[in-house]
Amino acid sequence: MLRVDILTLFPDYFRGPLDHGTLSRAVQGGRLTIVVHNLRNWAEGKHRVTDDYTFGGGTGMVMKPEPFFRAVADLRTAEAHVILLSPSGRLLDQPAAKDLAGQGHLILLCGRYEGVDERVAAYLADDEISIGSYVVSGGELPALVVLDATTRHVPGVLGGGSIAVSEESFATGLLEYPHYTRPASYQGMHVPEVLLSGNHQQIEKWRRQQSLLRTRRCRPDLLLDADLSEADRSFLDSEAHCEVPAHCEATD
Ligand code: 9WO
Repeated sequence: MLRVDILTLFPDYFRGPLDHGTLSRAVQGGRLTIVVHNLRNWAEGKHRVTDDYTFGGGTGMVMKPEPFFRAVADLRTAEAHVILLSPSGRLLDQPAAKDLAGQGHLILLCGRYEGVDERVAAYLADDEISIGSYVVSGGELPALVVLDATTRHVPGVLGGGSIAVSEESFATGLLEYPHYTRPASYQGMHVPEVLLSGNHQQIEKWRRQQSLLRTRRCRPDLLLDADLSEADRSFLDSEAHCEVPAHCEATD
């Protein structure tokens, strides 16, 4: 059971993603509770102001600390893990998502404007998470990415027809093998013969080898930590070249 509270100035941002697909199915299954809160509810005064000018000068507004502190004080439980979405955070990856799914209670803090008062990161958040080395307009989209990647690891969330998390790309530390469906031949582009053979042992071997070749070519960093057998290693040693999609070539 996982409870997630999201603090944002733009709760409507979450409507579409939470009403469709994986996230809503997880909620309906009763294994997950997601509550989106408008941070303005914890802002004070007639105008419920949540931002203010930046100390030290400079352009743009900074989010005030008090609404975040008051909201977290109201929502906190003993097991709460408070996360600020920020480009300075630790990078989200598959093990991190799995770890978050094992927590009982997550509180996600979404910033806006030019930034969030540093005391939120320093004294309120237990954790800062980044979804990648770029700036976006606010923490909402990153929060949705964290939520999606995390809830896939909550037991029972992957419904019928979905592949097991253990079979997915990254779970093995390797990139995924290529997938094909009908037609077997399309405008001169053919599905590899082995996949049409019906020989499941050969197919498994081919898929493993494709994963290994792709990972070496596109994400050699993953190969360093991957769990490789003797057979895997000797295959890679024997294989000097491999075909890869054009977008992978640049990383060589
Ligand atoms: C912006 C920023 C820029 C350089 C270095 C550190 C930084 N932190 C932030 C930040 O926390 N900004 C707030 C949230 C307010 C402005 C919009 N916000 C934001 C979060 N932009 N981008 C993210 C984000 C979060 C997680 N992963 C990637 C980007």
